[in-house]
Amino acid sequence: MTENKKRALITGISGQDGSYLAEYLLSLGYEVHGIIRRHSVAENQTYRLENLEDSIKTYYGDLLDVPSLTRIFQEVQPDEIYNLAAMSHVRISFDMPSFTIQTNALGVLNVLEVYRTLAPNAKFYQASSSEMFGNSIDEDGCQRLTTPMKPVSPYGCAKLLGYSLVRHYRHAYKLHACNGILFNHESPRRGSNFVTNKVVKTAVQIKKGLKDKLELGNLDSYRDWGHSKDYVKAMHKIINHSTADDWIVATGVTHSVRDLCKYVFEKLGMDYTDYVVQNPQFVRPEELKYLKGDSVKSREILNWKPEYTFEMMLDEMIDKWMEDL
Ligand code: NAP
Ligand code: F7E
Repeated sequence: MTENKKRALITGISGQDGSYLAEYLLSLGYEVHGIIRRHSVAENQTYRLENLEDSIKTYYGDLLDVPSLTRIFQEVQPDEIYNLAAMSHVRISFDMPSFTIQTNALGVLNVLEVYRTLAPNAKFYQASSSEMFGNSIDEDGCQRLTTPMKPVSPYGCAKLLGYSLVRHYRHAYKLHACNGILFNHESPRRGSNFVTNKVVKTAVQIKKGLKDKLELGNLDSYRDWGHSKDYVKAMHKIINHSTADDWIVATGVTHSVRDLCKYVFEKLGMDYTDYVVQNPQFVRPEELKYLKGDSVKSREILNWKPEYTFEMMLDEMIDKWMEDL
């Protein structure tokens, strides 16, 4: 690692976004450092980072372990901090509410405190989420920065506290701390228990005769789905904008889970109604029904726009599973 390069520290580097962000920052000439957790299966820590092993430096740590954060910040002395680590599954947040609140809210506080005391000249990005809006929708059918935030899951509640803390630290301590409110984004690296990857993987398994049905929860919720590769570019633009601020990142196009199933099964030459069944196990105690983001501020000021369409993203995921299975 050289001394002149900008140093980025990514929490959650082993996740979907962390791995794409690491690749993107390396392509821009950054020195990339990341925090990983200890797993009993060592491969779980780095399977999305396989091609990057020699280009990045990783450290064992956890958002809930302040001594580890302190040690890592002292060693890395980051210029840019991307806080992507989180318990990111909304459905599972109902099963593990306490862990979710600790990691996604208290964990943000821990990172902010270490940032404030050890690297106050660095820039900070927080992975905030459209889940914070809950079921609030403006009259034109969109969510934007002024839309009331009324989360409907432990995940959303925790993210809202994290978001508020970042705004508070920005104002109180004059830190360059930003929030990206990102709407759903997917990729072939998405965890296979999120709905896009679950639908694509199972449809390919059905196509190949390995499964005979797909069990889902609510088919009538709508999401604004983009591609993770496009969204990590927005993170970099957000943190490097001249003033620290809050930003929406979204495609502005919404589809239902049913639309998703229809597209994927048709692409594989099948009719989803022959295979999809509802299982109450996957229905949430409270559902966020409709998301469509207004990202006009990011498009006009940051000059960001997505390159992938919904269909291009799903095609890439289908190709991946057709090859892997
Ligand atoms: P992801 O694939 O689930 O990655 C989350 C990462 O956080 C993993 O590397 C995970 O490590 C790590 N992590 C979890 N708990 C931790 C802890 N206590 N300490 C340290 N690391 C921890 O999620 P993603 O899709 O990349 O999302 C990245 C961030 O954006 C998350 O904060 C998510 O909530 C937020 N977000 C995502 C979306 C989306 O649609 N993808 C939209 C809005 C916001 P392990 O692998 O060891 O668990
Ligand atoms: O669900 C419905 C489910 O789990 C999408 C995270 O990245 O985006 C993500 O959260 C929709 C919901 O994502 C199944 O009820 C139906 O309406 O893929 P998902 P999510 O909950 O929107 C936000 C922005 C984040 O910040 C989060 O980190 O699909 N759905 N049947 C199902 N969902 C799942 N997972 N599994 C089903 O069987």
